Amino acid sequence: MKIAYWNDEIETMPRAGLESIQLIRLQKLVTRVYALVKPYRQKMDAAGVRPEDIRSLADLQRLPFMVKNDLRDNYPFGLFAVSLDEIIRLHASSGTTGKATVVGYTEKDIVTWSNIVARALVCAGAHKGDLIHNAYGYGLFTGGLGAHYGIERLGATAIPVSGGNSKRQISIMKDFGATILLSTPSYALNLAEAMDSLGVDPKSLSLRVGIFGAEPWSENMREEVERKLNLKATDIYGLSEVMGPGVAMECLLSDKGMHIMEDHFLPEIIDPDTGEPLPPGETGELVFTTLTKEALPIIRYRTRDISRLIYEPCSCGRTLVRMEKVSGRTDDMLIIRGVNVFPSQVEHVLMSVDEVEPHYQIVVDRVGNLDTMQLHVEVGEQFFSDKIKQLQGIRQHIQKEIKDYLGITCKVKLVEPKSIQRSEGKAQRVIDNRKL
Ligand code: DLL
Repeated sequence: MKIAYWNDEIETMPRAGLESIQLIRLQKLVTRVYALVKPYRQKMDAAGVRPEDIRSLADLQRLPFMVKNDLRDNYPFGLFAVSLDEIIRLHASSGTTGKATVVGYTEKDIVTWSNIVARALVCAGAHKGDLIHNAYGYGLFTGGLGAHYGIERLGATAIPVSGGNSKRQISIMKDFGATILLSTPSYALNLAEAMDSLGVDPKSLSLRVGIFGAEPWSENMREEVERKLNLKATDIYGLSEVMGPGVAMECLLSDKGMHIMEDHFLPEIIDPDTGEPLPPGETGELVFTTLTKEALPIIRYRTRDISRLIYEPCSCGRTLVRMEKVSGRTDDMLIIRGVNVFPSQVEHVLMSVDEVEPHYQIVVDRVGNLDTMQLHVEVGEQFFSDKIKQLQGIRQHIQKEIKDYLGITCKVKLVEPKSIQRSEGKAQRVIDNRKL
């Protein structure tokens, strides 16, 4: 198989060369952030580190971490390193307390990101002439538009279907002759199921590759998607705080992990409990530093994602380090149909409803191929009645509030007062029955 690269010089560069590029970019970044981003300058001052202290890549460890709360505390634009008139796009994802995490991009950032996504697409075997069915959601989520600009940059044909309406997606896929599918892995399985019920044989479609990400998925799920959709399933990773999709991408030859676009994103693996860096190859929490981003430069961002770095050479010839498939998260963030949900957000909504008590459980399941969320909520003694109509009203009210606040549809089950088990330590708020 002939291997294609988007930028062969960077992608196959010997590590010493890559590391010197990383160091120059890191030094420039830290100097810039220190001068322009007050909250981070204050963190550096508190840690007693100045930009000129960064003399080698190892000095990265002297810099303070950033976490999702830093973005939240500086909501919406407090961490931007450019003025608002330089920002040409905003995206947002949910934060721990319901306030969105807002990310911004300059014109140059959008060009950089488009090139990164184009590189990722080529890594998965895409080329000019491919018809790319993009079922990632278009909107504040980085998936849809992030991938879209990369597809156009590559010169392939973007089919911007966004999420939902599977029946229509399938006929478009069929009629247009899509060769590549971009979606979350769970939505891909959902499409497969819909094809089955419509009597559409995936072999009659032209799909060759699937580029799936935005949520954790297992090797078993990969096999299932490949079999059911008759394509090669590849993994794409990213997060909005760092850029969006394309931070790392699996190549067609890798049997373990995704190549990190290391000239733009500097990875580390730390012990999630102590924050100390772990030796190469060990499993821990992924941390990223952006090396080229203008609008929202990020230093040592704790992703909460669990992975490990693989330095062994890959048979595709890329020297970019690989990250192993993400195996989980260190916090309680749930990803439900691609939407990030924190139990604290659900709690926040419930707390605003007078008729219910602060005792609840979130039950997550996978029905067919779709994630479902059911809330078990205790009704207050004085509201618990035999009047079905009254209870139904409370249920619908909660459903609507959750939909408005989190953007997801959930089922609500009202239970009798004092029927949810009281905790003796940490409350078990989440029962996740999904088997990945
Ligand atoms: O999910 C960006 C993205 C869009 C990636 C499309 C890939 C494809 P956020 O909404 O900020 O950004 O969510 C980021 O999703 O920290 C991981 O926990 C999870 N995640 C993303 N990609 C993968 C993956 C987008 N391939 C959070 N495997 C991250 C496992 C993933 N988890």
